[in-house]
Amino acid sequence: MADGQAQPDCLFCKIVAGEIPATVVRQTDLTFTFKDINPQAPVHDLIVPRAHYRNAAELAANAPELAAALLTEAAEVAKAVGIADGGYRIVFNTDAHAGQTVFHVHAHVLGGDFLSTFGT
Ligand code: DGP
Repeated sequence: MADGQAQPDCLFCKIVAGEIPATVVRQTDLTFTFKDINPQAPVHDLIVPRAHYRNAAELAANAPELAAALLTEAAEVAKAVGIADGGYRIVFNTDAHAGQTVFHVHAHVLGGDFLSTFGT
């Protein structure tokens, strides 16, 4: 059972703790949002829970209220950065086949233009 404890070797735990710099977009009691270092769209932000869960599946299984907070925050971020009206994409890459590279659950929020289709 995952308990959300910060992990000493986790990059995103270090960003949340302020130990590694990031361009901060928004913060709440439960979440932390910052610019992706390698943007794939005109707007590309990452929303993480402050608590550490490996991926979306682990988060949903162990802290469903926090999973809901992440989605709620995605809508707030989209409004705050000006992409809510045009539309945007929320992506949770989950483990190897999806290309997850940082194993602290994060929602990619992408927008600011028409986005290419994906999935193949
Ligand atoms: P994923 O493939 O879903 O695990 O996406 C991880 C994302 O994290 C990827 O789009 C690049 C981003 N990223 C990796 N290292 C850093 C970093 O040090 N700072 C920031 N801001 N983003 C990072």
